[in-house]
Amino acid sequence: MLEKVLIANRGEIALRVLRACKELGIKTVAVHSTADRDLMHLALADESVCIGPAPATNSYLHIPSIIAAAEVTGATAIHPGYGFLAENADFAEQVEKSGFTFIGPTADVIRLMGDKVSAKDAMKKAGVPTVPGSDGPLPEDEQKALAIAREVGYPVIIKAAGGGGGRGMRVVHEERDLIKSAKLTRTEAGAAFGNSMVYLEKFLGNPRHVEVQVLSDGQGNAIHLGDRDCSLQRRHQKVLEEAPAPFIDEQARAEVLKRCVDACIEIGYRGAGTFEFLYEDGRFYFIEMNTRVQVEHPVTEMVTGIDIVKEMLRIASGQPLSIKQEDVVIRGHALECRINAEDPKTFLPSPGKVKHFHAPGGNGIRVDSHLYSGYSVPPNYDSLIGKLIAYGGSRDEAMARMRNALDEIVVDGIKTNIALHKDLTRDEGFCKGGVNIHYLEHKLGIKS
Ligand code: MV4
Repeated sequence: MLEKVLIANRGEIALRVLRACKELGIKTVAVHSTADRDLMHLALADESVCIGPAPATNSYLHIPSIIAAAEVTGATAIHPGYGFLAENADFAEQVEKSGFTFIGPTADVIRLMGDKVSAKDAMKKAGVPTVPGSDGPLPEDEQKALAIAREVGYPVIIKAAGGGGGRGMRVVHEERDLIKSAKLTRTEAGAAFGNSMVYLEKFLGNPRHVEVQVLSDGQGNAIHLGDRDCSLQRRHQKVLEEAPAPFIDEQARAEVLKRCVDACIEIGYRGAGTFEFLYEDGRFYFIEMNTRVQVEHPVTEMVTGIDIVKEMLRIASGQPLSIKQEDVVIRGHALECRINAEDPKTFLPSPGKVKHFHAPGGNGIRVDSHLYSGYSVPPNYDSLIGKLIAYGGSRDEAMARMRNALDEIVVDGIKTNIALHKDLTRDEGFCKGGVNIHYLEHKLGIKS
């Protein structure tokens, strides 16, 4: 097993990784910025190191500081969590070149998936269903681009190869707008990502966001842990997720899950990964792959009984996958509410001191949070302060337990989105299940 893991992250995920390490008897090193001296996991880690000032660029994103912290503490491996450097191929490469184990895929695979054109190409070749489109970069040649769009059929969407997660995209409804939209997207992509390459896809009007969780050991063994529905989002920020995705065609589901597993073996994937799909009219269309642990991984853990973070640590230590696909059984249903420190009207971050925190409880309730009474949420980072996860034998039971948990939880002193979750878990459309990616924004009265 790994000997000593440096946790290159903060907040709830740093605590989540720390707990997994402790369960496995792995020593831990916590790193933190000057704004994060009071993080809960620092007190629980074997050692902690300050890696820089509050701005993430000078701390959690500063590669030399993190590698130096690993060197001085004698860490043998680095877990990146999510966000920050988790999908930075150069970081993974430098970690490995410095003699540490990067807990995740190889730098080559991170790079392959970071470029959305090469990711889609690799997945298509591996047999994963993709959105019809330009099959590679959109040609600069205007006539060629127009011909591709006409063949695909309007509306189309132009996306930046260096984008992802909703950044650098533009929908085109008619042929007369294609060229100027392509140019604009290229210019913006060049400025934002240093890569002006774009590609084109058929624009799907009312899809759901359904993703597939995989574990793969990089030694020829891969399994899936079923799917999640993450359609409830606002401005590309997920708000509430669930597993399994409700009302999915069982034949299409079985097929796509198998294709994801085969693709992991084909590309030599190592670690935990997520295949993101759009799901519309009973069909799956691959859009992106995430090469990290995801915020919403707990809903999958609840319905499978598998600890994804512990599996990441085992895989990184070189052990072959011990779980066989036949042993993975999806049982019951789980929901996750992301609790953010934000203004309920403006959605702007609302940091400050938590006067009182009371965690909910009861059957099937899990709280993944670094919050405690007296903790001050710093203004420098993401506003996620915790995740409320409810498991039940059925979706209705999970929903009822979540409503109770939301009634019980107390976060005093700062503004949060708890009221939004109380509303959502009583929303008729959401309670029925299977709503699309536009549902929440429509409900909130946001024009798109
Ligand atoms: C799309 C799409 C419709 N058609 N691609 C946004 C995030 C990025 N991962 C991909 N995204 C989309 N790609 C085609 N061909 C609509 C979206 C999209 C979306 C996707 C998932 C979750 C929320 C979304 C919100 C708006 C648009």
